[in-house]
Amino acid sequence: MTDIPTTEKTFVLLKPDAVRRGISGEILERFEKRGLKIIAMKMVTVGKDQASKHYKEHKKKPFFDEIVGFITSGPIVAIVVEGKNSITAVRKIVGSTNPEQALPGTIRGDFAHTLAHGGKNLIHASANKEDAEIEIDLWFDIAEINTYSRNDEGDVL
Ligand code: FUP
Repeated sequence: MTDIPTTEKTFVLLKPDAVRRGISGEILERFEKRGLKIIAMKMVTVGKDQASKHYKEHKKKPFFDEIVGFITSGPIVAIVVEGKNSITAVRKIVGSTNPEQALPGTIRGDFAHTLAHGGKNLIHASANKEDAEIEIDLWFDIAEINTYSRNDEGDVL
């Protein structure tokens, strides 16, 4: 018997390189076609304060200033994705942090090449349930999260 997967929300952020390269739609399509549901989405340009909160676990890392500088360098797209085991599913679709290690077929493995120039790996996705809750709360007001059914939702999936 396999475990019954639980429906979860996770946070995804399309970084400025994804927006500037004009591949936001192509990236979103991968989640949508997989059967995951977009329940919140907005394009925003954020300052260092918001970016530092998002990357607070990396505050002491040598690349902290670089990644904060990068995600404040242009608009990003903040998204909440909902679905069965969505946290793990989204991380698998995204691929390894370093695009050089990311497998073909993943977003980073197909569209990114290296981390060498300031953490440009296109996308962020929450690592676990605790981070997902913190990040959704950091980026969205409760009123911005939507509820609806996709046409393909139901018992037979
Ligand atoms: P991920 O969970 O895959 O988004 O990756 P991390 O939270 O570990 O890292 C956050 C960002 O820091 C990455 F997207 C890219 C950047 N980074 C570097 O630039 N160098 C590193 O060695 C590790 C991460």
